[in-house]
Amino acid sequence: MSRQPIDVAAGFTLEELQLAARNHGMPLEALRYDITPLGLHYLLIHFDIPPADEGAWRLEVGGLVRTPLVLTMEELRRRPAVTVPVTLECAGNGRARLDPRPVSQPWLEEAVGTAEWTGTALGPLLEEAGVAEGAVEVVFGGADRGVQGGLEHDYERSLPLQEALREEVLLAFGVNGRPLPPQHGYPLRLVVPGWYGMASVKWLRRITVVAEPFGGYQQTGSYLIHASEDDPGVPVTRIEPRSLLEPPGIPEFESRSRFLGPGSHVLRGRAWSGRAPISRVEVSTDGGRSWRDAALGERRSRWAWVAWSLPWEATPGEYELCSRATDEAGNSQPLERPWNTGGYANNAVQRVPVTVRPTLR
Ligand SMILES: Nc1nc2c(c(=O)[nH]1)N[C@H]1C(S)=C(S)[C@@H](COP(=O)(O)O)O[C@H]1N2
Ligand SMILES: [Mo]
Repeated sequence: MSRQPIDVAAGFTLEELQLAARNHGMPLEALRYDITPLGLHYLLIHFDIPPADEGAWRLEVGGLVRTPLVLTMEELRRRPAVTVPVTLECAGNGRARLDPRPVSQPWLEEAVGTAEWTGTALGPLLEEAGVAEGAVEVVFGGADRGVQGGLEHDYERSLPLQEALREEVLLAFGVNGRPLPPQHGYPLRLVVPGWYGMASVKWLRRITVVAEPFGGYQQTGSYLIHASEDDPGVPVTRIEPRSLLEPPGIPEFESRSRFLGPGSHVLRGRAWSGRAPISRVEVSTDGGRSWRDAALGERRSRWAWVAWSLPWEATPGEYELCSRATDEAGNSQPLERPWNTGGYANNAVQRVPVTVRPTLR
């Protein structure tokens, strides 16, 4: 289904530019915030933002349930609500670093953000509807429709029943203390902590419990990690460990490489993994030849990134800063990730060129 990948040396296409201008990343200096301010959080929308009116919105819960439900937003808001900080990351983050480059949204490493999502837990709602015998998955349908891979479809994704029933899976109607803005799924979205962003269906209007694995385009025609279209591949699920550096010093306009004065600095950043809590972050100033352990900050939530820091005595010269996260399950960031057709889950360590200049003001 994917287009022919492009030689990195051949440059970016207008289609990629068009996607990149619609779907923005988080400016990396926003790594300084525990909670990403709205508008700085990354954004990914396959089709168009659909029109939505909270008063007329209905969430239908059906399929293999004993009591199908139709809920208004008011009814959803009357249910017990929780607020949880969750780090979301697009599965395509890192795609533009692959060579050849799969043609899609060309993320470098900025497709991430951490927001405080407010909503009601999905599990109790499914229990009220009464999941019937033989159910294997839950399909979540958005109100947005388009064509991808030559197929016309609503944006729909499924979760295995056990994942859908996890207590942290939310039907969210608020973010950072406000109603959802249109671009993040107003008036209702799913939030699946720990999974790459594609699972967190926006503009949610249908929940369908099914007896067979869901075969929709966004489930089986996309989001598979495979080296060729003939290889069945592995579905993209949980977020692989990644860490990023809060860019030190000042940037150069076009290249965004960094300039820094000599002396004592503290290198800082964030790390996260959907597979297990982060246990270690190492930092290199020499492009990954030698590593030192960074200190980890306080953990706000299992589902949010953790801050890290490391003091650095900088002397004039050229450096390549890198950071590498490891989680409690032993997953770690590679220096290079094997290629896959969709350009998913490329969590290779970030490389930040820095010039330490004696004269920097
Ligand atoms: N309905 C719908 N939900 C969607 C999408 C979409 O295009 N339509 N994009 C998905 C993808 S690929 C990602 S990475 C996240 C992005 O969420 P955000 O834009 O709120 O950061 O939403 C997911 N949910
Ligand atoms: Mo995504």
